[in-house]
Amino acid sequence: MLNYTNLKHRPTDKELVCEFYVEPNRVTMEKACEQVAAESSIGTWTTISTMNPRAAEKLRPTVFSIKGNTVKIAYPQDLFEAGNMPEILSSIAGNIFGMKTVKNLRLNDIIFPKQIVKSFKGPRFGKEGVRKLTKVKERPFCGTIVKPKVGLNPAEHAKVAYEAWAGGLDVVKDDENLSSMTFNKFETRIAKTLDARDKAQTETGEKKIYMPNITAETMKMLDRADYVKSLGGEYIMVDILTCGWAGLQTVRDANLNMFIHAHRAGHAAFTRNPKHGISMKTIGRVARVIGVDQLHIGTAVGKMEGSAEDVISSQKGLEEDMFGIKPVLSVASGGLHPGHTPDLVKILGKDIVAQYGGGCHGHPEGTRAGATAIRQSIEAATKGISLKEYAKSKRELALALKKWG
Ligand code: CAP
Ligand code: MG
Repeated sequence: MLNYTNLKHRPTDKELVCEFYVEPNRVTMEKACEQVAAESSIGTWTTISTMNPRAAEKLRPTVFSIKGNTVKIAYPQDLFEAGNMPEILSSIAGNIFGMKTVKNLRLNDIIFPKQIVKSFKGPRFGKEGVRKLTKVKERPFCGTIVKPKVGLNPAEHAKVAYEAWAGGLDVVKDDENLSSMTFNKFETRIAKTLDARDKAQTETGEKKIYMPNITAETMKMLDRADYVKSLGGEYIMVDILTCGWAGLQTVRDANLNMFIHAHRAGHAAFTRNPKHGISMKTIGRVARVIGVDQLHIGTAVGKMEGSAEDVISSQKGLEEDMFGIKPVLSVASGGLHPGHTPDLVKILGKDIVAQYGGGCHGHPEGTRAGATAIRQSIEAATKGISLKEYAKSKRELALALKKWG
């Protein structure tokens, strides 16, 4: 049986390093780690007569750290096809989650070697590119999601978007499950909503962003992106997990010169269980290497689970140096209302997009007032003034605080 463990090994710059949470199932930790290393690379459950010594030497990963349930494994980069994210994840995030020798297994982080990082396009614009496009300097971006998620016709959708932009928001996006419905065709919605964007831009003198959801079969996504671009749209939104990594790679590799907003619908099937699955930080690293410009990472204060520690860790993975590829902008969304803004900014800082769906359209005086209340809460948080104090002279904010606290 091949031996995959060497606790004296130090990863080289030609190895991909995975950090796992490993909980053995009626075997020793060492045995479980050997099995994880084997099954995620060149081995299987038993010795095989066909194992080739050359393959073993060149491609065998090394379990080099076991501290409690935290295990680190270094994989030779030649085990992977550069530029092929599905293959890389089929290896290190594939069969292993189902092995009987582990009761729980979670991939908590991946550190890609330079050769692999550079084999992907990475973010086209990234955090700084978004600031350059929008000319928003010293504050978080604020946005909304048109609600109801699905159900409006294109004219109604565009009207809600116009009210939100006119009320002071920078960004309006489609919801994750809005694509092209019988009652809201993609082409008509985009045309009307971009007209509404232009009207709001002219009236406010501020740059306004629309993020249409192009989520669909991959070739249709490319067609929809081209259509958005032909009408002067700068952004596209992709539900990266339901589209899959190959779909995201195709959209990024098409060099559309458009900002990619990555929605993570479905992530909690992998990320929610702290002992089993894949961390959001890992998903963020993968999305960044492929090349999204902004990514939902949670709010810590809103309706979705995810602790401040998790969200901060995901943000770190999006921003820390990875061989010079651009940092990705964090998106905080999910159950937010203006009352959350100060805590959100305290946790995640100002380099975020804060998105309020119900927290905008649920305002007692409607979308435009909700948008104004959100912008007021961002101003207060950026100036370090308490919302209570700021609301004394801001009617829309006062009403939002009265409704939601
Ligand atoms: C938020 C939202 C977002 C989720 C995504 C929704 O609406 O549009 O898709 O927040 O969650 O559909 O719930 P609300 P996450 O502001 O009305 O909650 O960013 O955690 O992936
Ligand atoms: Mg949504």
